[in-house]
Amino acid sequence: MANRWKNTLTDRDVTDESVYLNRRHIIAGAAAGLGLSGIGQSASADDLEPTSWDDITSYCNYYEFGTRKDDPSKYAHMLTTEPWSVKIDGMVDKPGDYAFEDIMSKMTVEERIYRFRCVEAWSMVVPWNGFELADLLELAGVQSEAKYVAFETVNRPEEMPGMRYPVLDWPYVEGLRMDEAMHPLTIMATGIYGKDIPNQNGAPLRLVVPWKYGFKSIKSIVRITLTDTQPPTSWNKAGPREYGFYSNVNPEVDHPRWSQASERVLGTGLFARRQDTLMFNGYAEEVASLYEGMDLTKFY
Ligand SMILES: Nc1nc2c(c(=O)[nH]1)N[C@H]1C(S)=C(S)[C@@H](COP(=O)(O)O)O[C@H]1N2
Ligand SMILES: [Mo]
Repeated sequence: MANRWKNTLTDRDVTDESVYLNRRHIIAGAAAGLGLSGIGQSASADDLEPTSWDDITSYCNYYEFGTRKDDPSKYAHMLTTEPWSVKIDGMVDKPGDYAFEDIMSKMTVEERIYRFRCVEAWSMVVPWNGFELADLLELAGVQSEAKYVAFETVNRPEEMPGMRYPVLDWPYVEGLRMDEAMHPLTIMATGIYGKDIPNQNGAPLRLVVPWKYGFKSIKSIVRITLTDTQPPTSWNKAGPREYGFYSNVNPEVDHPRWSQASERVLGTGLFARRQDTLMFNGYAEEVASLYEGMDLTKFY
């Protein structure tokens, strides 16, 4: 897919969901006719049916706007996302404030259709647009002592009505180990279905780590810090026994209060479909080696 300026569409790009879905079917059909298995996606991505735009953008977790699933879509329009910059600091060669436009002019935006699994045991499939986090970190020049990456969400109580409640210790913070951050599956998402990412989904840029529970995918990022110590993370601070630093999707390690063996598939109507949750959310082939030798019940 072509480089994009803030996901501005060209005629080669997807314009709306129906065209998008239709085109996918045509391509899938053509590929099948040719005996091909994929269209540049991994084989397993082929059978992923993207969740509708309406479900993705109206059933959200973004506690800075409230804890109900429809709060973010009601209130996130209050957030000013222009101008926007990301402070990149810590163990980097070129620390500083990076303007969103400058970042976008240097990054290659592509489409990634990923499974998305919330720790609350629901899931969807999102056609993200974004760039690899590794490319952004390389722009800032990662120093060899750096072992972790810390992320911070914008801290703007006047524009985020949910922040008046002490549900979490604001601002929302997250972190990854360096190899997780540099993994090619880890992206900064700036769009969905070829459109700019809506505020409720984390505009203008949010992390997406598809093999981890959704809360690791921190929204509306304003700061990225490279460090040599494991950074604190919001949900781990709120419930250390329930939410670990790693939080890899794992059907064999239950949440203390519910099973993680299966998930409710969003947007499948009244008789919502349930499916088995996959190890590393279906990305084991790509990421299992990152955790070789680690006890995943201890490092949950
Ligand atoms: N800043 C911030 N980021 C956040 C959250 C949040 O409340 N605040 N919720 C997390 C959770 S629990 C999930 S499941 C996903 C939801 O992303 P979505 O609303 O785009 O589906 O965002 C994650 N990132
Ligand atoms: Mo979540």
